[in-house]
Amino acid sequence: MDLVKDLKQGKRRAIARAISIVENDEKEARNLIKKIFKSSGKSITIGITGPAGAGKSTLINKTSMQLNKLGCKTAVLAIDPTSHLTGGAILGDRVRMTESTDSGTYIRSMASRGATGAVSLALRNSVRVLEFAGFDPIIIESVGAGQTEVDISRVVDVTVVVFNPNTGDSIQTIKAGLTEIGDIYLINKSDLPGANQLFDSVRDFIGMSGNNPTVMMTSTKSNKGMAEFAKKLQELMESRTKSKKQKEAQRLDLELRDIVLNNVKNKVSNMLDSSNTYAKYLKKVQGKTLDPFEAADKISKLVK
Ligand SMILES: Nc1nc2c(ncn2[C@@H]2O[C@H](COP(=O)(O)OP(=O)(O)O)[C@@H](O)[C@H]2O)c(=O)[nH]1
Ligand SMILES: [Mg+2]
Repeated sequence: MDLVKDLKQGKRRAIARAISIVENDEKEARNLIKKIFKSSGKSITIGITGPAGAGKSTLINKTSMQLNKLGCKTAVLAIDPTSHLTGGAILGDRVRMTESTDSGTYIRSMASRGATGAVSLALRNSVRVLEFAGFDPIIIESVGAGQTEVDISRVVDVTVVVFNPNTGDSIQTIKAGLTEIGDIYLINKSDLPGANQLFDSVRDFIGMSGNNPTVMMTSTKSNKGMAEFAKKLQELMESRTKSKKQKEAQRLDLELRDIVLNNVKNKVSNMLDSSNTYAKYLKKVQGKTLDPFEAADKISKLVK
């Protein structure tokens, strides 16, 4: 099977396999990325983030159908930190998203296991795979947007933050540092009580932040606000397309640095494993005859 050729034709089994490769097999991933890198970096990426249960998957399901009707070819990557524990969340997403799958949307869950760096590496390359297979936009669903989760807004072109009226801590969460990341703040489940109050307090609070985001209300249940949301998304996608080249250049700078630093770190780590000098100074530190700072200075001289 010629993976790259099948990918180019958008064959679903090839996409699934390629994403598994970039998630799990570094050596194969390098071979693959070498072949697909050249044309990458043009598809718009949309991050949809917020607490578990906020309605992100339902929202993406409906929105992607709308975008596809307008001629888009949407793919979804769902990053779920709980999926490796229960598997239940993945199944839930798959079940809820079958409708949009029928309309041509490709949906894939990614586990967020491992170091943050590994997740964003797999994510970046999964986006490349999906782009090569012809998808644009690529929507990334991520739980959280708190301090501990993968900071999705660094990876995507458009960030949507989803809240619900029935969770009393939402405005607290917003105050805790979310004002910087959203292009759109959605108060979803506006069919539930308290939506107007939350909308007002979010708008008041966000209004004070510099980057002029949009605050909207949606209900995926009653379809309220869904058309407006899709329209706003489209507007943002268009404007981001214009600045995409510059953004891609900045991201490649960060990516390259990340990889180089990681390579160097591994190299040095291996070197220390087999270094007599390191062993010697470690003994001194362990015997408390030398402090770690001074020992580290001496050991660092090993690296030219
Ligand atoms: N009342 C109401 N329930 C909703 C709405 N949107 C989603 N839900 C429900 O909220 C639950 C969680 O939805 P889901 O899309 O899985 O949330 P996610 O965890 O953020 O992806 C499901 O039972 C949905 O049916 C809405 O607008 N109104
Ligand atoms: Mg979900």
